[in-house]
Amino acid sequence: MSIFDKITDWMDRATEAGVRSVAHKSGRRSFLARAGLGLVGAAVLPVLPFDRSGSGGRAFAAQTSDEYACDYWRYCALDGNLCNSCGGTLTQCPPGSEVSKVSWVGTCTNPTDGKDYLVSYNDCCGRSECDNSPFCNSNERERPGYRMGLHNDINWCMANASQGYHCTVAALVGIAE
Ligand code: ABN
Repeated sequence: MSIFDKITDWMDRATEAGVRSVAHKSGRRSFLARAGLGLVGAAVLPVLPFDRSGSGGRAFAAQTSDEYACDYWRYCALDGNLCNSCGGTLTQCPPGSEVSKVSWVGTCTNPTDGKDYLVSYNDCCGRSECDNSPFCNSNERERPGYRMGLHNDINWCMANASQGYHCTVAALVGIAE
């Protein structure tokens, strides 16, 4: 075998090894294996437990004197603008907006009597978002989005004729037993 043959033989083997390596890494089976891994990961990720409190593990520190502040006790699961800072009251929508047909019901502890109250958070709809209020985002007893019905980060104007979100009211609907 001449030196020229040896070199071309070596080049052949090196090229074949390279092509096989690329085919192995980017072949159909390799692609399917990676896609399968991705699908399994995507399916498992949403069921992993994670903190939705938004408070870094701290409980909602409720106060009872200032209903214009996000930490007012009734707002323990309120996700939105306070209507009483937007021309309405704690329980009434501002003029020109209408109350949502559906709502999120939270359970908040009143520090004064220590009792748990059911609070209906209705959005007020049909006007552009109120920018005169702090945006409050408390999540007591809320659960992630895949637990439908236990998640509060939703525009409750969805069932109204006019779905523009303006602000949120917090009406007491009962005592939790
Ligand atoms: N419930 C208030 C709201 C409105 C739009 C989007 C998220 C939350």
